[in-house]
Amino acid sequence: MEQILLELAAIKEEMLTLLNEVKDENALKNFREVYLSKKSKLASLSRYFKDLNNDEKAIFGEKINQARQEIDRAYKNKHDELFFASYNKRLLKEKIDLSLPGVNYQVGRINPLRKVEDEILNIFVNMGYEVYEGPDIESDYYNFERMNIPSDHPAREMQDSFYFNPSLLLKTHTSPAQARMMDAKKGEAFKVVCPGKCYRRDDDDATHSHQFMQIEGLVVGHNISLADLKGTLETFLKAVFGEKREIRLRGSYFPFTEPSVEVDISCAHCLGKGCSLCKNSGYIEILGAGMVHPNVLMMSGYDPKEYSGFAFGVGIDRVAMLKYGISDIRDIYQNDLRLFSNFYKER
Ligand code: FA5
Repeated sequence: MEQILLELAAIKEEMLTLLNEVKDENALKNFREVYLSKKSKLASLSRYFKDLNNDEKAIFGEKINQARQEIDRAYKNKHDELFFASYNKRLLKEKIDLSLPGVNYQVGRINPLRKVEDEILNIFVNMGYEVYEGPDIESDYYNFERMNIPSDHPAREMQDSFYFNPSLLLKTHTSPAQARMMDAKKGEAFKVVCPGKCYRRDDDDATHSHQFMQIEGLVVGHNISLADLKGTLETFLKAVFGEKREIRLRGSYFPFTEPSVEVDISCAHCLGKGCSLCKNSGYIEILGAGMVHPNVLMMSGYDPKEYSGFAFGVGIDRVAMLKYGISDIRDIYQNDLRLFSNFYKER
């Protein structure tokens, strides 16, 4: 037994001396692999247990445990000492220069089109309108037939619209949402605004895009008149553009309204004097409107003798252009942050 305890003490001393001599993390790793493994000299001492009586086993076990704890402590101290030495060395090397300029990250901005859409929808929601968004892929039936657009109307030509097949197309205006809403309301009075993307085979230029956005407005009820339409449009346009901008109504034609008007607003670029943006007219057309055609009411189950309604469709790309002084509609779809952060400001 005495011999065994002497061997244990010798192994412990050898390990503590070696640990003391360790100078770097690699040497510490080697030490752990050789001296703290299951096959180490210390672990191999357990072979003596089988030759000891119970009292000797208890003493020998306790001595081994004490030796292990002492070595573990020394190992941990050495590990911490080496770790902090290399950590401090790294910190000294990696000095931070607080006088260096910071990194400038470009923050995204809300596209003017989205801002205008939210603003317009808010105006109408505050006037008690519901919001409904129709599908992008629309049937020929809702897009044209239900809007009283006859089969020989030029808008139904394949070269004006993006057709998938003879009965499905990308919607060319937000007006089909009118028919969908009237179907859903089944003869009740209601007020709704319907935002949506529209697609036409228009040639892209400063004021036309093959994809653009409209917001449709529709009010159906008893005794709704052209004066209600005019008052609503004036309230809406003054809220968006302010009192200073001039608005003018021109008689027009849409198959789904009778009478029909087109509404122009003075050009933000030249303020009515005439420039290339407004094609020297001083005004830019932003919306079409009118009283809902009796045929459209009838097709949706509303009796035109009892019900009347007004509708309008405003191109909100044009509204965004006028409000932010954007001279080319294509800029809206390019997402160039420089334009939106520095150049275009609300007017
Ligand atoms: C229509 O689309 C009708 N559905 C509007 C309407 C609704 C009339 C309800 C009566 C009652 P129009 O094709 O004129 O009408 O388009 C309406 C607005 O959409 C235009 O005034 C314009 O602001 C915008 N718009 C039309 N085509 C384009 C285009 N290619 N690019 C950008 N905006 C456009």
